[in-house]
Amino acid sequence: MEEKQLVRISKFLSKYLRHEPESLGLSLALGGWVMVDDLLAACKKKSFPITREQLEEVVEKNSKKRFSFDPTGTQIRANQGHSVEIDLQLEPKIPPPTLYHGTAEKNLESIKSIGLQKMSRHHVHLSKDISTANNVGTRHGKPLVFAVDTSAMQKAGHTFYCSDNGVWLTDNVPPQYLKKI
Ligand code: HQG
Repeated sequence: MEEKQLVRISKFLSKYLRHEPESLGLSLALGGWVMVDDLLAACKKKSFPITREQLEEVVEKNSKKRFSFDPTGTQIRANQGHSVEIDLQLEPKIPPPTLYHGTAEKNLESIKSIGLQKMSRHHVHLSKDISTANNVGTRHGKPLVFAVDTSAMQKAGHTFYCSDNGVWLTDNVPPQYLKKI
C-alpha cells in the first residue's frame, strides 16, 4: 500500500478508535478494544471499506505504532491518545529519570504557572527523547521542549505508564519539575 493510503486509513482509525467510536456505531470495551470484524463491517457501512490485510499492514507499518491487535488477532485498539473515557489498563512503570515534552511557545507562560495538564486527552504525553518531543511540539506551532524531572516526580508519588507504542503517560506535571531546554 502507498504511504498516502496508509496515512489516510490511520487517520480514519484514530478518529473512531480514539475519539468518536459511537459515530461509527462502535463502543470500546474495557482496555479500548473493538472486535476486528465489527470494525471492518462498520468501516464498510461508512463507505470506507478496509480489508483485513490492509488493516494488518496499517497496524504493522504505522509510523508511530498507533494501533495494536490483541494476542488472538480478533480485537484491535488505539495504543494511546484517546479523548473518550476508557481505561487502557496499563500497569504503572518506573520511567527513565528524564523525559521530554514538546509544546508550542505560545503555551509557555501558562505551563510555567500551572504545569502540564492533560487537556482533552487522558494523560499528559511525554517523549523519550528531545527530537521526538520537538516533532510533537511542531504540531502546535513554534516548538519548545521541556525536560521533565521524572525521577523527582516519582519520588513525590506521581505515577507513570508506558503505552504499547512507547509514549510515557502521567496525570499532570507541576511546574517545579519542568525545565525549558
Ligand atoms: C499543551 C501525538 C497551555 C501541551 C503526539 C500540548 C503525542 C498546555 C497541548 C500525542 C498546558 C495538548 C499527544 C497548559 C499542556 N497550558 N498548554 N497548562 N498543559 N498544554 O495534542 O502532547 O499523532 O493533546 O503542551 O505524538 O501535543 O496523536 O497533546 O501542546 O504522542 O498519535 O496542550 O499526540 O500522537 O495537545 O500530543 P495534545 P500532545 P498522535
